[in-house]
Amino acid sequence: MITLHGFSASNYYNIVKYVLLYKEIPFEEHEIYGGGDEWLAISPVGKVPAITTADGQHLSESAVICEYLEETYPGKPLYPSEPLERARVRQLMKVAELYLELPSRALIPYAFSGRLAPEPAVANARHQTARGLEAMRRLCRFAPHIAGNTFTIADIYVHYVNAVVLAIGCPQMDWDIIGEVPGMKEWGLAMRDSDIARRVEAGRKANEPAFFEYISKYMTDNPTPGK
Ligand SMILES: N[C@@H](CCC(=O)N[C@@H](CS)C(=O)NCC(=O)O)C(=O)O
Repeated sequence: MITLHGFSASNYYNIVKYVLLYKEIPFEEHEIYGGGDEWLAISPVGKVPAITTADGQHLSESAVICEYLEETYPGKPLYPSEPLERARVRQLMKVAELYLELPSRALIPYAFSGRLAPEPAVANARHQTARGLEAMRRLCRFAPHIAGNTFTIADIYVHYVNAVVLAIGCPQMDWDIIGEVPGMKEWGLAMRDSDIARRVEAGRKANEPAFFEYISKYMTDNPTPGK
């Protein structure tokens, strides 16, 4: 059976968890926040999520894991079979991660220390996010799914990318970022309204106390930049 390593407060962890649930692949969860050599042997950058495959091999990086799961468990496909459509799905995922999620993610240390980021950090995040939004307005279809009429991995990926944008980016940049892409709010509400999304969300909520305990220790050991 596959083991999913990480913690449910992680949006990247939840992407992989969603795919496992969607494809009905048996898996067990191993809650871990980091560690030494043993953890780096599983996840070489030390980030969450990682999986151990059914035959004991380790893999990290959420998008890589999703592709591995698609190729190994092709039932209930999440990637289009036609190469250009498949590339467009990957393009959506990449743009959303690089230009929406990562600028918001850069502000996490400020959010977790309970203060607003300094203006240069906010200005940089705003600049990157504006580029991402311009691209998303051109790429998203919402017809009714993000890449067109078929539910794909891009729906799952961007939905959980947006979790960080909503929780961190919007309040830190004082900006209704999701509202800048016509149709994205409605699509996000529809994405939340499924049994799998509710199960993933229940896991995230249940993980909150342990996650915040971990974060408060982490913030003590790694003070916010610029403090
Ligand atoms: N590119 C990675 C990003 C994963 C990531 O940033 N995970 C966060 C949790 S949401 C993490 O492990 N952070 C801990 C750290 O940076 O040490 C992926 O797609 O899996």
